[in-house]
Amino acid sequence: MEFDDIFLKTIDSTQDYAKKNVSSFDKKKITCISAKEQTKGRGRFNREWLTEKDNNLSVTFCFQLKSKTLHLTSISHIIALSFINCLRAKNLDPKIKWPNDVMLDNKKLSGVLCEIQTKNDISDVFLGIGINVNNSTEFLEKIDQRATSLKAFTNKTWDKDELLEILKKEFSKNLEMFNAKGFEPFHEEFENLLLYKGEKITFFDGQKQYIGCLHSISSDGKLNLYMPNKEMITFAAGDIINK
Ligand code: BT5
Repeated sequence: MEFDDIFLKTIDSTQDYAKKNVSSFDKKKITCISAKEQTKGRGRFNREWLTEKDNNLSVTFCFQLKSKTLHLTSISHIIALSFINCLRAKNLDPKIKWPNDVMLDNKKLSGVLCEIQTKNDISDVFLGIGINVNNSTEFLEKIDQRATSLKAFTNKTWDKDELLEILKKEFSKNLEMFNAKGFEPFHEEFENLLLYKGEKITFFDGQKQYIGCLHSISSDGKLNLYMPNKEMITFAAGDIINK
């Protein structure tokens, strides 16, 4: 699919901008909204996503898919995987903390927020990704979990525009495959990148904590937790909280 680009200077959230303006977007394209400064970035479950003017990539990809697209909600894994492939091409070795955190050295580099609005047989997908690119360690220390930036990790300044261009290319290629076959073609690669696989984790599903072994990812992208009573529980959303 082709892209329409919208570059914003300052916005509350690229996600909210996309939702407000979706009716004016070309339905046959991916609209790529990026902002130099985001004043009210959002994470999942209404958590805060912190950014610094000019140093972050804050992007929302907005596009339509058929609502019966196979494994639709696992589209969030596809943007994380696409970003990881961009970094691997730059000789970095990131990992995924399920569901979509891209991690370097066990620190959070990037997060994904996926919101889907379905009307009849069409879904509008708002796929947001936030990446710490040239952030300083002082900024990263303000975050309430271990976080890093590409600059902090590699000791060099990155070209944000170039990074966005390669991310767009990689994502559009993967989206085509996802559209045709769902999550299945990405399953093995995704599982191999998983942090804590085979390890004991504490998992919070929004209501309750579970302690078990991170067993695997199901073929549609969900997390399988193997419990001490030998039961397998499958989760579509939630957080690994003890790492
Ligand atoms: C996420 O949520 O990680 C999704 C972040 C998505 C941000 C993008 S930016 C473009 C688009 N527009 C938006 O408004 N949002 C999207 P979650 O998994 O809920 O993680 C949120 C948690 O990550 C926070 O509670 C902090 O602990 C941590 N955090 C906040 N800012 C961070 C940062 N810059 N780097 C690393 N961790 C951060």
